[in-house]
Amino acid sequence: MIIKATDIITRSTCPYCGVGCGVEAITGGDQLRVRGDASHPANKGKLCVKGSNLAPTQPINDVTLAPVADGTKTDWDIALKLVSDRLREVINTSGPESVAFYLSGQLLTEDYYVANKLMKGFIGSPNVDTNSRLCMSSAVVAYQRAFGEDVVPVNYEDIDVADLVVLVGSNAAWTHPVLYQRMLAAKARGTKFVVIDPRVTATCDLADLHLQLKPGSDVALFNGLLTYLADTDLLHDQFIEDSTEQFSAALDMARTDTETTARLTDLSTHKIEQFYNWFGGHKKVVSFYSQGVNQAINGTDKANAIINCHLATGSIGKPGCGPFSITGQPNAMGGREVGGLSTQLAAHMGFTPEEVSAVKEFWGATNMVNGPGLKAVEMFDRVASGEIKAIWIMATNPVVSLPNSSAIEAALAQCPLVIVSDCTIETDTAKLADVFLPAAGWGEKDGTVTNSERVISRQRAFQSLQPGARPDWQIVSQVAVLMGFETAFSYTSSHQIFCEHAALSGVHNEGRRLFDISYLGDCKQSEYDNLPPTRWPQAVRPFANGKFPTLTGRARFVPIQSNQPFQVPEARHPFILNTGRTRDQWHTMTRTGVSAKLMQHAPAPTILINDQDASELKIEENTLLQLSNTQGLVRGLAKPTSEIPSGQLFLSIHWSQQYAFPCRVSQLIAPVYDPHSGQPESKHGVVSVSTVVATCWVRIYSHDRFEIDAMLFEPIFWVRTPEGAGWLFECALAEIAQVDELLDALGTTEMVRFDDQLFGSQKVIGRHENKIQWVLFRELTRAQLPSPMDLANVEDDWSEVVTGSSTDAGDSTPTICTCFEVSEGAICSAIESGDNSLAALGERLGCGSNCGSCVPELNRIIKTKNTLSKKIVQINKRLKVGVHL
Ligand SMILES: Nc1nc2c(c(=O)[nH]1)N[C@H]1C(S)=C(S)[C@@H](COP(=O)(O)OP(=O)(O)OC[C@H]3O[C@@H](n4cnc5c(=O)[nH]c(N)nc54)[C@H](O)[C@@H]3O)O[C@H]1N2
Ligand SMILES: Nc1nc2c(c(=O)[nH]1)N[C@H]1C(S)=C(S)[C@@H](COP(=O)(O)OP(=O)(O)OC[C@H]3O[C@@H](n4cnc5c(=O)[nH]c(N)nc54)[C@H](O)[C@@H]3O)O[C@H]1N2
Ligand code: SF4
Ligand SMILES: [Mo]
Repeated sequence: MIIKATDIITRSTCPYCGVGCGVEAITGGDQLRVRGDASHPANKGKLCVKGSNLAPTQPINDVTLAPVADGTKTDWDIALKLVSDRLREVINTSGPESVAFYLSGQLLTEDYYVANKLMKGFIGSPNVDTNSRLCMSSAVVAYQRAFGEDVVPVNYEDIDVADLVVLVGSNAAWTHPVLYQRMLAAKARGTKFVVIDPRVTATCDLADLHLQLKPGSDVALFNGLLTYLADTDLLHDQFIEDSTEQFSAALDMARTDTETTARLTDLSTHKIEQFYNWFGGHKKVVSFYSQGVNQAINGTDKANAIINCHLATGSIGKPGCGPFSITGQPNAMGGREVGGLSTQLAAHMGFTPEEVSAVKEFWGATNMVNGPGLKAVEMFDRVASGEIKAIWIMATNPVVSLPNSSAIEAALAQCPLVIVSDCTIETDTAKLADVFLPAAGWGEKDGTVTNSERVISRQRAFQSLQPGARPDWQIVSQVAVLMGFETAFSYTSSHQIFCEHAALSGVHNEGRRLFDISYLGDCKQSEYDNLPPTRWPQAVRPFANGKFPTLTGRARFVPIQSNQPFQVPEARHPFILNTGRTRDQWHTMTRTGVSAKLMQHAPAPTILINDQDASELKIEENTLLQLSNTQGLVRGLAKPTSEIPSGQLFLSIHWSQQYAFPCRVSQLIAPVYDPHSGQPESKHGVVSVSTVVATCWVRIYSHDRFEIDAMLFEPIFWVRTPEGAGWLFECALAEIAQVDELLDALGTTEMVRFDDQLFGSQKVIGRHENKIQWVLFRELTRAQLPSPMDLANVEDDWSEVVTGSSTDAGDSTPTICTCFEVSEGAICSAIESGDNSLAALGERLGCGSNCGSCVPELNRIIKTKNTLSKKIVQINKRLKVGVHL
């Protein structure tokens, strides 16, 4: 990247995952550029595909922004007054607990701090919860149960020096890609890797052992490991004796034998023993776990079963080892520090009378809470029942991400006051807001975030605030002031808030809590501005001295019983529905979805189904499938694959009604949750599968986005995505006559129509002043529709479109390398012509040579192709045919 003297480089942090990579935003020229910050310890200059493609997604709110109240644009003074008056009114008539805040790990620490303080100290309602409830809460409670405090005892460097890394329920290759690259480097140095996941994922590319366990059976596997460690004399007796308690109770409850474990996990005894042998046989073991652990009815128990094994071998508090719950969101950890979960008060303090009184005094609180509040699922239940009458949702999209989406939608639709702060109004949740407050986005915001390894980094603004948008901390503070709390909320900068937050971490602490950054409480503005990535606790490794922040100073083994998921398949709903992430999208796509480039890797909702199940059910690639259960249905295109076991399905969480319909996968997840953490069982829904037949399929390529609201009917299925410089809208229709209704919705001045009665196909071109605005194709089947096209490259001479010459050339295989836009088809051709290694492909096509996010998929394609070639060679040899590769 060429940097000119006039360029301005701002160091900041990537706004996506919890790896927390440092970035440099380069402004000053025509276009924003973003590259990795070589000086940041989390990534040392590397970025994954999402980080590398940040620039084209900035800023996302390209409309003229203004608050919207009761459907009408208004100005900030009016909107803020309205919010504070209405909140006051609800509090006066129904009490503080009828008000709730639902926050997010995508807020900055300063935003989070102010919202938590307003609610818990001044409004006087404990009902502040966050989307971290759906993400990290099982991990939090497990750490609290074991260590007495929510402390992640591992740093990224530990991965560099571990002998064995066990990834449990993590698809890090796609979800924590820069850390995954660090794992690859460790592998090259000899570290062994075990992946524990019911699916074959991209992460399996580095696995020396893949345990494709029965979904939900992790406790059985780790209880078996504890038993094995005890039976084979691999315990660290001294550590257990000096630093822990309840070992015998935990072992008694875990006791099992390998045959039982094999039965419960669907794994072979051979594989189980190999894993146990490796775990027991290596000194430095990191267990790296994520949503396959947390999002379960027994998520907390799963995490404690893992932690128990680390306590048993003393592999904690030392370099190269420990139970490592990786955080998902960029500031999930900051939210935990602030106390954003309803089950915490603030700064890692809970609700003992001493803690409540210390925080009350520090805040000068006028209406202090004294106990925990509602957890996310319960909170929305109370919205539905009418007990909660006002909810303020910030930086999260619960209509898509909470279980049973339509119930959440219905609850919000009838809630008297729904306030939504988001940097785009184009979300399923914002559509239900009584008051929408446009929040400043990534490039405009200034504050701090904490990553998975407890490193606090600065996020620095590099774009000026768009007219109309305001940072979240400011919005909340301004409402607080209008509500009468001016003394406590007269903040004029994020720096002031950070100092207060830092100071609070030292209150009532005296060594009780490891989270103590009070030494930063009086940092100057310039020190804050220049704050380098800073880890807590300072200069010490958590638990290195064998002391834990419990009352006894000892870590606790937690006795864990193995149990079943709540949602179990039965005759009516025989399939397990697994849900999670794809490589290039972020959650509900409000930011990554605006990039046509990032869309290419997974351009439509795809349901992974086991290939044998598919052939039994006569399901082919791209057959339109319907998944349903008593809560509702979703539809998507089938992808038969051996990567998912029989009886299981996988659909990503990303599709909202802004991009596809009906595809909100959480619609099918029951609102059941872990009793300790309140985290929903989002990885284990149960559904039935059927195929859906459409009368015809339509694809519209257009310069402008197709407006869904303009449609007066509901197609069987639709997808709307950015394509090239324009948009694609695709739908499956029940009746051919609906095409005319679509044309009405397109509403263009001049239309040129071509119907082919014989083949049932149709092309319509919409023009305005001799310029093509859109092109519509209708066919009887989806397979007949033309390949993707970029309308920007289509000449306004429509004959090309009609003859098909502008559409034939397209390659319909998915994009594997997003950076260089290389498709699977192109990669396969290159391999066939002899470039059958990563290096050769990189040399020829560029793929894999920039961010590296596609490397696992490239390896898979190379391996599959090479295996195929070998088979052909063998067959040819048998047939005595000449060999050509
Ligand atoms: N590309 C991308 N990256 C992201 C995000 C994103 O949206 N997109 N989101 C970020 C966030 S907030 C989070 S929380 C993380 C999540 O990161 P991950 O947890 O790595 O991602 P998921 O795809 O949700 O789930 C991980 C795996 O759990 C497996 N699994 C399902 N059930 C079980 C089970 O019972 N046991 C075990 N052992 N495994 C199981 C699934 O098959 C899946 O492969 O990703 C972060 N990074
Ligand atoms: N079935 C199923 N459900 C799941 C999961 C799963 O694996 N399966 N995963 C769960 C997990 S781990 C998570 S983390 C959640 C994520 O789910 P959500 O939090 O609902 O998803 P996001 O799309 O990240 O929503 C963030 C919103 O905040 C907005 N935003 C971004 N930055 C800012 C900002 O600075 N200020 C404001 N005010 N708004 C901002 C974005 O535009 C977006 O609308 O989903 C959970 N739900
Ligand atoms: S790994 Fe990728 S998404 Fe995560 S912080 Fe780094 S660049 Fe951002
Ligand atoms: Mo998450």
